[in-house]
Amino acid sequence: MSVSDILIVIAIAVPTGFVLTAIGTLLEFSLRKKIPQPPAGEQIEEPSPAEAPSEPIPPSPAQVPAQAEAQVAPPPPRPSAAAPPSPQPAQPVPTPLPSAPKRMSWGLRKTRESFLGRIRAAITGKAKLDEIYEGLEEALIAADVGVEAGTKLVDAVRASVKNDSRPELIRDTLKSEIAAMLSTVERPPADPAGAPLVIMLVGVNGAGKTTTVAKLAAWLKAQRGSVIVAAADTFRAAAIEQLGVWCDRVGVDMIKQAQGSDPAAVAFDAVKAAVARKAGAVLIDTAGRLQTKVNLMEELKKIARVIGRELPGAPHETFLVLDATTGQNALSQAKIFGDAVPLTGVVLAKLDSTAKGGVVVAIADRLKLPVRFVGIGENLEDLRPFDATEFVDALFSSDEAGEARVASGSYAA
Ligand SMILES: Nc1nc2c(ncn2[C@@H]2O[C@H](COP(=O)(O)OP(=O)(O)OP(=O)(O)O)[C@@H](O)[C@H]2O)c(=O)[nH]1
Ligand SMILES: [Mg+2]
Repeated sequence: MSVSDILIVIAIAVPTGFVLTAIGTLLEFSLRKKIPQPPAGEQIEEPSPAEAPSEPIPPSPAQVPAQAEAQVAPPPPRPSAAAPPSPQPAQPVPTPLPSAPKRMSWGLRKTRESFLGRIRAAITGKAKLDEIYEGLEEALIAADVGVEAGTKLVDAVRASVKNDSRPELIRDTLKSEIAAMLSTVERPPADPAGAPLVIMLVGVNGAGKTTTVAKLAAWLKAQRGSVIVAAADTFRAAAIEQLGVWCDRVGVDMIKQAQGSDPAAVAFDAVKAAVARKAGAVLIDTAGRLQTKVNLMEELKKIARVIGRELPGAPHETFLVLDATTGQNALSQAKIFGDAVPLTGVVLAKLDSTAKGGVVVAIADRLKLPVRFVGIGENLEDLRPFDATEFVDALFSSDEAGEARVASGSYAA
């Protein structure tokens, strides 16, 4: 290649290079405009795992006041084999706790609304005494007080007020007659000196036994120190896990064995451990059973027998847990369970869910069994030791507006 050829090639290549470079720059510039750029000074970062959207994180115990935690303890999981309960407590909602009598009043609101409405209707605006007492009896029966107890109460009120038809007098007399009926069966709770208090809970399926065990564990922990819970429902799938979740939440120890094992052996282990560790109380959760199943009733007898051998006198209490919504059927349950094991009291669960809370009166009258506790919700603190006066006050409490009217004479009889 001659020098002139080289010069020709250079003359062509240099301008072509310039032109291509210029085209490349223009292309790059136009493309850049299409890609959103971060504003000056701002950096784009990958979201860190902590910032990435995720399940809401429950507040740490330090963030949640202890009371708020107890207050909103979520309803117990009723786990199925497919979906075991999450041990994660639900988000607490920090609403203030009503005082104890107010909680009872709140728990009784359905019964009270229906009961007081009927009582008011019965005792006001009637010309004849017979009509008043008929209406009163109907109101009592509608509240599930039962025919027998209802008749007794009405007779007692009549005998007391005679021919006086003043509504406020009739109502106040009824109130004190109900309180008297309830308090005749009250008795002091068992308190074994120097030994753990052993309480067995029995009842039909779904009555509220396990929830009551949890609530009682929290209550007894405050009263007697350490509590040991026996997972003696070895029958229902996931019953042990359900109880375990509750025990973790309350902060009490649970004694368990594998599902299907002998419930008496579990109860025995729990009592033995409680004696060795000088625990304050033992609570025995048992499997729900139909009162018609003889072998299951035999199983209850065996539990009582076996723990009685380990700790004479145990179980010191056997509570029949009744679902308040079952009404008068509660009485037949009490009869059959009572034939299997000596019952010392009743826990009336789900009183908040029924307008038939008058069954408390029927239990006292017919079974001569004291109601020891009432369940008024699904949370840990929704258990009230039963007190006849508090109960009757709560039952009649929303009548304050009515009382004012009675006082002003607008309840013309
Ligand atoms: N509203 C309300 N619900 C309650 C109360 N006590 C228990 N429950 C609910 O009743 C249902 C049954 O409660 P459990 O404690 O599992 O009943 P259980 O007797 O142990 O049932 P089994 O072990 O199957 O026999 C659950 O959904 C509880 O949340 C109460 O006082 N009020
Ligand atoms: Mg249970």
